[in-house]
Amino acid sequence: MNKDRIIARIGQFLREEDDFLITSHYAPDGDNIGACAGMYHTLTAAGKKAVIVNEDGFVERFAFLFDGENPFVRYSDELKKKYRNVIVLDTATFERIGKVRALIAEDATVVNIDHHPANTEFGTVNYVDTKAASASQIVLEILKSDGFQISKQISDSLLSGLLSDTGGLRFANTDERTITDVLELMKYGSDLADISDRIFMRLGYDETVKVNRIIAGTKLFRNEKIALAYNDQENDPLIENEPVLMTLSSIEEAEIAVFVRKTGADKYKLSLRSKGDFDVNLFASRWGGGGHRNASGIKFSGTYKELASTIISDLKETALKFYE
Ligand SMILES: [Mn+2]
Repeated sequence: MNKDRIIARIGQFLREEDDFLITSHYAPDGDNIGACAGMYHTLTAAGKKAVIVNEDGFVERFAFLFDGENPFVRYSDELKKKYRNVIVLDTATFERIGKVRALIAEDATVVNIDHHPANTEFGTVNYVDTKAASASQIVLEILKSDGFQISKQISDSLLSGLLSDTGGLRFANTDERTITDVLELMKYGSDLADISDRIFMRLGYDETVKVNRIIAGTKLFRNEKIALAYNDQENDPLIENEPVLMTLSSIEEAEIAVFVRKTGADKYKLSLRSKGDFDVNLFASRWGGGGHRNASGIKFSGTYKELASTIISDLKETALKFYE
């Protein structure tokens, strides 16, 4: 199917069906939440029933995207209903929606809308545009092309997603299309400065102190151009990883930022960010992870010593070769 036909097919699905499950990858980020919220507001404005379910909890800073009750549901085994109309946003593989898979009926229509280069086209209908900086912009394209009304609530949601995935229009994926889309979203009433402020400038005092303590423990591997920070999420959880990653990424001497979190007994999660051409998606895929060229993640089971002697050691060797 060509692009126009896929978009038309998605429009037909949104208009003709009802009772939708909207979901995205676990460990939700701003693009994930923004794209889900934009889709949710579109469907409910059209009088449809819809829920957003994620394996993990909501990120509170995005609560302003919903007035009153937050429709975002964290997955639990108590949820028994199976959905036949499913929209998966901003997610490279079916596995990355995690436990939410249990809520999808066998004969469901799954619409997969994404921008990850490693997307496996797992849906019944797939619209994957790897050139888009955010999934939220693809949702914007679909809604516009299919003639849906874009309310301020929808545009605020999509602009939040766009700003999150571009680091506030600062990452390398910021291109003409992102700027054009920002202008377009402002025409629907979104306030760029206000949304940037809500997303990037509002970290509570306790969290700020914690972020700075973690940053103070950063190790810099000068020759490898890697900055590495660590947190024990089990005993001293951070609400979000992004503020740490932002600061790590701003270290001039580092081209690669790595944030390692201990998330359980012998369980670790790594988030990687890079500047320029070092492809952290390619690196993460060697270790069962994935993402984008400049932002990716890996999960690891084992001791810290094992993590250091495998993934971290591989990263150092790879970076040393890359930058020599
Ligand atoms: Mn995204």
